[in-house]
Amino acid sequence: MTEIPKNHPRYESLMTREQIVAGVEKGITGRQGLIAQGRGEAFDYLIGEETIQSAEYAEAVAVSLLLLAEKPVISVNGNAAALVPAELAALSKLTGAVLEVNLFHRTDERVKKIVEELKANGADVVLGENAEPLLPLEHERAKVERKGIYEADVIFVPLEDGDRCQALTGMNKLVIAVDLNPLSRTAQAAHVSIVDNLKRALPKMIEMVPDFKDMTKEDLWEIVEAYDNKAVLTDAIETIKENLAKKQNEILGIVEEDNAPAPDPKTTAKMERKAEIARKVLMRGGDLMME
Ligand code: PTJ
Repeated sequence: MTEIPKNHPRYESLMTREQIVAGVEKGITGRQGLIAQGRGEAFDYLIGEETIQSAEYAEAVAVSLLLLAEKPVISVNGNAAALVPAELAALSKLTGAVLEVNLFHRTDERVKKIVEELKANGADVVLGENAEPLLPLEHERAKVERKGIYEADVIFVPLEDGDRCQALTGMNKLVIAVDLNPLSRTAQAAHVSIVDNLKRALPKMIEMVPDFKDMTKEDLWEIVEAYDNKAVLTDAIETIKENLAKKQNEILGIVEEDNAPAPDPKTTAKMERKAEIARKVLMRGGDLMME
């Protein structure tokens, strides 16, 4: 492992690369996972390498859905297992969601290694080794366990390829995705798209669970029903546009004035939340989206 000094300006990002490389070396992460990480990094850069408010809001809705679900499942691939194994195990325990390994570049050996890695990080039961081709897909992601993803009502898919996300929504399952690219097919197809880095999203969701567990089912449903995924995706794209414009201004030496006219509401992403629901989310889920 390359020694990265803590004061390096890109410390976090470089350490994440090291985790993915270590995942490949351990046989957990596919080599293609290195490329996926690079794409994620590029979008994280554009988002500002922080959890934007709309992502935190989507995370709160995701937690609500996992707690409301009858058969929630967390799908794990090679990248997620390398980046957040302990957090996946913790989220599973806190919400009662079952962990299932599901791979695009599937080998039995890699499934086994990921199951072992999750168990070494605190998971009790991990499905995936007895998977059958039950999803309407021509590739290996079709292989799921009958008692897991196949029968699930809510599926949390950190880092996904668009195909399976579409197949799952086509089977009337509610899909929550984490994907830093708001333009990806996954982000567009999921019901709840968390445009955030997996390494920031999971700890935030774990932190939210106890507060949300205290809520009534009616309150949780109210939060879920008021959710608009299009507003969240638009907000992420708007953030990228704003960050690009800021950079462009910096290069051109244009000083942005504090008293600049407010952006046109017709062209600006707006999270239209009902005040009462926003208050409830805000009180219990921390500093979430409120407009
Ligand atoms: O382990 P396997 O065999 O199941 O394969 C896993 C990968 C990730 C290689 C496979 O699913 C794949 O090829 O995915 P894609 O199509 O490259 O999509 C990955 C998406 O995840 C991209 O849109 C990236 O922007 C996004 N991404 C990458 N790293 C992160 C991320 N999103 C959130 N957090 C990250 N750390």
